[in-house]
Amino acid sequence: MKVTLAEFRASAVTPAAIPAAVHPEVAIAGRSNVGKSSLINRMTGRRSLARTSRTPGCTRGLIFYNINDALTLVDLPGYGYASRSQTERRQWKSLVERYLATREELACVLILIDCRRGPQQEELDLAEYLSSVGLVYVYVLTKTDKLSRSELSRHGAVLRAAVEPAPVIATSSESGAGIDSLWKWIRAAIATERQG
Ligand SMILES: Nc1nc2c(ncn2[C@@H]2O[C@H](COP(=O)(O)OP(=O)(O)O)[C@@H](O)[C@H]2O)c(=O)[nH]1
Ligand SMILES: [Mg+2]
Repeated sequence: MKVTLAEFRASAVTPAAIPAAVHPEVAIAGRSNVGKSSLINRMTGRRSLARTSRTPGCTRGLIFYNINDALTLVDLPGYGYASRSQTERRQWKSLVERYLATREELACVLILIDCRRGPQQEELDLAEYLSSVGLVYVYVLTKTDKLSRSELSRHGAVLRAAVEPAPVIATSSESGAGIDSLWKWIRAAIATERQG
C-alpha cells in the first residue's frame, strides 16, 4: 500500500483516554522488543514515526497512528515483560482487553512473534482471546533478516504448524521483506470486516 500520510494521532494510558475511532483500526500486539515500532515505521516508510528502543518496556499506552486518512494503526503496549509489577500487568490487561473487546472499528490484529523464538503462552492466549471475541488475526514473524534462508524455512515450518490454521506472514523491518504481503492481508481483512 502506498502510504502518503502517516501521523501520530493520540496515545492513551487509560480507557477513558482512548480517542473516538474515525477509521477502521488495525492493532499491533506483541511483547516488548519484538519489533512493533520498527514494523510501523517500515509499513509507513517513515524512519521515526514510532519510537524504537533497545530498552524494552518503554511503551505503556496504546498509540494511534492515522494512515492516509483511511485507517488507524494501533500500537498496543508490550506485554510479558518480567520487571513489571502485578499491578502494572493488571492495568495492562484491563486497558488492552477493554480495547480489544469493545472497539467496534477494530478490523484485525497483528500478533508479532520474533522468528527466532516462536509463539509463547502469551501469544497463544491472546490468539484464543481474539477468537473468543470474534476478531481475525495474523501472526507476523519479525526480524527474519536475522536467520539464514534455511533456518527461516525450518523455524517457519515449526511455527506454522504450532499456530495452524492461523495465517503467518514472515517479515523484516530491516530488509522490507513481507511488508507488501502484510498490507495485502490487512486490506483484505478490512474489506471482509466491512462486508460482514
Ligand atoms: N535485524 C532486525 N532488527 C530489528 C527488526 N525489527 C526490530 N529490530 C530491532 O529490535 C529492537 C526492538 O525493536 P522495536 O521496534 O523498538 O520493538 P518494540 O518494543 O516491539 O516496539 C530494536 O533494536 C530494533 O532495531 C528487524 O526486522 N530486523
Ligand atoms: Mg515500541
